[in-house]
Amino acid sequence: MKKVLESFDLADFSFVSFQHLNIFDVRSKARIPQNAKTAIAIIFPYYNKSAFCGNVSAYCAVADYHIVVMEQLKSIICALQQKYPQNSFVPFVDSSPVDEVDMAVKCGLGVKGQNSLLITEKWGSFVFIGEIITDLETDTVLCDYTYCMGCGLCGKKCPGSAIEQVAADGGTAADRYRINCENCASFISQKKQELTQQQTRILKNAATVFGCDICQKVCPHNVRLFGAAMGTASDDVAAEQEAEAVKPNLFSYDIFNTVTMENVTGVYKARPFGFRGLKVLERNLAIYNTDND
Ligand code: B12
Ligand code: SF4
Ligand code: SF4
Repeated sequence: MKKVLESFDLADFSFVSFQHLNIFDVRSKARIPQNAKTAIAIIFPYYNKSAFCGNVSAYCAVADYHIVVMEQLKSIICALQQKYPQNSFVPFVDSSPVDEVDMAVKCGLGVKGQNSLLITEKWGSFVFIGEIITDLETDTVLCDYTYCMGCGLCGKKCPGSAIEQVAADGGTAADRYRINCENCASFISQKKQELTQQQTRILKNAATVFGCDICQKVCPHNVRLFGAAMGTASDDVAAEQEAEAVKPNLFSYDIFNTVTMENVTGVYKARPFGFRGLKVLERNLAIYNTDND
């Protein structure tokens, strides 16, 4: 299997035994192949300077990862299926029954941040995660859980104080922080129901029309790779280092970083923020455009 994966220009991948995954009880669970043995975890870097220069978060400014990653996973599966015609291979990304950050940490692709995200050595946290679940057995790894440097900046700078400590430091709990979704601007920006006053304030303070990158932008693991300004001209990171850090990247084209009342109707369906519908975007835009008083 490894050879087939290596024939694709993937940033990084690893194999973990299916039995070690955290599986959510969601509808997509029914797609897991019978007798699943292995998860092939793959990361897809998406850092792109111009993705940070608008009013949506970087993952929204690049092409829809649900589509791009799924296409790549399907091409890999085509190649695997030719070599292993008797086996089943099922792709997942995001709307997956697998706790993807947990999976990626367990198979050594990076560390887990207090912001709950996967942080990789070369691409920071600006990576999407996808996986192929198969009934084929192969050599797998199971790494000890490893964590970020724990500076606490993500929690301090979060506009909704959404990064909550749920267990004391040094304990044996696998995870000590969790995201309180109701106070997270990323979640709020997707919410279809009416926002509370506090949620409106959090979204306004996050200064975004969709998604939120604050807990990633302040993270020293990302600053080390991309510079403190992350995407603006004042970045002092050597261009060469940055170019290296963002390769290979399926998301270096089709950047759409600024949503306005005028352009929103034409584009929203084809972007990662389209799935919540136009009304949500218009509401968020209205909040974004409100004058501070
Ligand atoms: C639901 C979801 C969200 C929700 C909730 C996020 C969350 N962290 O809870 C919302 C909408 C807020 C969200 C936002 C974002 N998301 Co999201 N999201 C997901 C999704 C679909 C599931 C995540 C999930 O529920 N994990 C399980 C929870 C339970 O994990 P956890 O919070 O770490 O909880 C652990 C601990 O806190 C602990 N714990 C919890 N409670 C308690 C209580 C006690 C007492 C103790 C001891 C422990 C404990 O145990 C838990 C299990 O290990 C995944 C895709 C997937 N299938 O995994 C993408 C995913 C995590 N999201 C992703 C992205 C890109 C984002 C955003 C960056 C997008 C943006 N720019 O706006 C933001 C980041 C916000 C943030 N800081 O997390 C990427 C992350 C890639 C990466 N590098 O890690 C993923 C993997 C999608 C993908 N395929 O690439 N997301
Ligand atoms: S995405 Fe924004 S609001 Fe959500 S935890 Fe991170 S900084 Fe806080
Ligand atoms: S900002 Fe600090 S605490 Fe938060 S994820 Fe990054 S290193 Fe960890």
